[in-house]
Amino acid sequence: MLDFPPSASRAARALFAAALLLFATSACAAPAADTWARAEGLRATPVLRGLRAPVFVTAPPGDPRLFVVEQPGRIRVVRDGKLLERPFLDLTDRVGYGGERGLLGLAFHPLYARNGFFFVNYTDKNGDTQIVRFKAGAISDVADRGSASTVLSVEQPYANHNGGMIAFAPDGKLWIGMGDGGSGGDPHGNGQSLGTLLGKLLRIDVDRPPYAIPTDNPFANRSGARGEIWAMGVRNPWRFSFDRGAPLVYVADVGQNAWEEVNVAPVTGAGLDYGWNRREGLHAFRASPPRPNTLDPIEEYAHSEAARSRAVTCIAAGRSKDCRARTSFPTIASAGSSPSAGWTGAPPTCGSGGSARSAR
Ligand SMILES: [Ca+2]
Ligand SMILES: [Ca+2]
Repeated sequence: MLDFPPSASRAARALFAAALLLFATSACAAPAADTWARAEGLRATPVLRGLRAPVFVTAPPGDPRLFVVEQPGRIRVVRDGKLLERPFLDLTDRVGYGGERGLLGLAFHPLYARNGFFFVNYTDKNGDTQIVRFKAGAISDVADRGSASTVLSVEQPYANHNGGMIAFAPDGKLWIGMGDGGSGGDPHGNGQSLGTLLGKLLRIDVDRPPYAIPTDNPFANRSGARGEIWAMGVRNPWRFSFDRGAPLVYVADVGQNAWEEVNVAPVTGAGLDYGWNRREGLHAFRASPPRPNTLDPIEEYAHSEAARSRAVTCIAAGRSKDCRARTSFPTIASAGSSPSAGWTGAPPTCGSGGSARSAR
């Protein structure tokens, strides 16, 4: 997934690649990642200092700057390789930070250069998930804090498993990764319940504020189900990425106590069940046999393995033959949301299997 907007400068590409590697090695268990990186002939080089708990790097389409999400609640700008002192946006007064809580996600609208809209995903002072739209400010490196407009709020029953990823799909719809709410083992069965947004991948249309449910969402017209749901059965989808060259989405889901997993699904795969909490990775958890629309991960690894970096490897090489050869999809009904031609979506994102420190 090391894809860049065509206009990105060489320096920005190099910086991002280095930052991504750094991010990967810090988000994963560092010793394992270091071992893997050395085996692959890679070396981590610090490219920025002065960041506090960075958890994500992205940029608007065609924009040479980089935007770094700091978990305590700030978005920082990197321009020409230098970290700007003044934050792009400071939400520390409304973000509840600590453990798995904080400012967790950022997505620029595909038409950001025209409309200035971007979206953040954070947990507030009560620990609840907030998806909020902001607008660019009069100064290009500083956003308009006063433009805040809530898109979606989701009550969180426990401190952990808040998901955090938001990204625009190739068709311009916003996807949101929602964890199962927290505790351990999904005690309320949220992952398998269509009546809650917890434990799901959501898909909404933010071009009709605050948002609209796309008519081709799989449960848009089902009684008792939340229409925002695109896929179910995830535990804590800390990061996911859309492939810019193929109609695929890569979803890293954090395991319970035994198995971490990486999933690859058709971007048109409406209504897929990623298995949790019936299954953890390729193994039975609360129940055994996978149901017909269950998507098993393409890659899993045990907590006992010193191999957290495999998740990063798989995502980085997502279009390689090796990764594809092991991809098999269940037979599903497509909702027909085919990716648009001329992809202009968000550029690079990094998904790791989740850090043992930051996403359990
Ligand atoms: Ca939670
Ligand atoms: Ca799964």
